[in-house]
Amino acid sequence: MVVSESAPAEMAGLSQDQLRSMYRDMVLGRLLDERILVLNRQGRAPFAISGQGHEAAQVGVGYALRRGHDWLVPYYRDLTLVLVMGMEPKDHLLAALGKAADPNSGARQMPGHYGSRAHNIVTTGSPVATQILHAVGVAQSFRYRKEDTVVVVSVGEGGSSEGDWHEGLNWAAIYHLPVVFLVENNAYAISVPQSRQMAVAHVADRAAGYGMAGAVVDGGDVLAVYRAASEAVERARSGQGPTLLEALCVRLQSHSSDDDQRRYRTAEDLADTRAHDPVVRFRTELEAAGVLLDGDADEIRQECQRLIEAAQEEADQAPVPDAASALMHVYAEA
Ligand SMILES: Cc1ncc(C[n+]2csc(CCOP(=O)(O)OP(=O)(O)O)c2C)c(N)n1
Repeated sequence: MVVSESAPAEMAGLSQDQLRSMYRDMVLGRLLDERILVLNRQGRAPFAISGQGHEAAQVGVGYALRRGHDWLVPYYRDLTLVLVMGMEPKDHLLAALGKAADPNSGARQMPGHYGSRAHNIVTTGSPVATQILHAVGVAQSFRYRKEDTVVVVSVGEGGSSEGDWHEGLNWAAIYHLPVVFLVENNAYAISVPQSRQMAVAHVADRAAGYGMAGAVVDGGDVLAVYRAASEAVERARSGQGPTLLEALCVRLQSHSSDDDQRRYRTAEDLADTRAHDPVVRFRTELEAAGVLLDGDADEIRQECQRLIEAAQEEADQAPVPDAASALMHVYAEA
């Protein structure tokens, strides 16, 4: 198992444009996430679940994929990752507001259950870790068809306590399936800390038990994640089997809009978490490396903000589903 170290910009083999684009995608995810939380507090979005603190892990993984070709089976914190895969802010504002045109599910799923046929994103169930089995099945289908497509499936460290997790990893390892199991470990499963969830130091310690490659990476370091994910994706694509990739993240917000983390996390823990904001960190690194010049970060922020404003205007105007269509997409038609 490898614990990746911080990766200076010049070592990731990315162009300055790619680095700026990665930063821009992190900012877009963050601002959209903030907007959805505001809509919830205004009483307009019934439910919100935040991915703040996971942006570096998600952008690092997304950039390692062949977008439009590879597949993603995400979990509810993956707002930034599904944007990287090609979804638009409007798609998620439509979902948050329960509008008929929501491309995720036509407002049938709760917000945070991402899906897009156009971008190879499989919608998932709410019971945690059920998506693991779906992803392994998708990977198995690529094997039958002799396609070189890779599937990434993500889950929290708490989800890795589920039976579905074990079944999925075991099967994928036996058949060398092209899957990357991404664990976005933010140290909490709602209020349950990692120490009450497992007796090992890292989820990825278990990779050896399944007979697959495992790696732990600093999920606050987008370039380190990009490198580790690129290796895992290449391993999967070249037929060498799955990888358990664990990205150590921070959870900046409460579990969901129905939770208040100040009730079970100490003030010191929360302050330490805020000090590890990956968006601030990448901005600082890019400015120090001369990739972002004076005013660039502000310009990127304004561009993203304008995109979200325009998207919200459209989502506001969009109609809610017709009541007569309530069962559409919910039950198969006879
Ligand atoms: C099988 C199942 N048990 C419990 C829940 C309630 N639940 C929803 S999210 C969650 C926490 C999952 O934590 P983790 O996997 O660490 O991911 P995180 O939310 O921290 O990103 C729980 C217990 C559920 N959805 N499904």
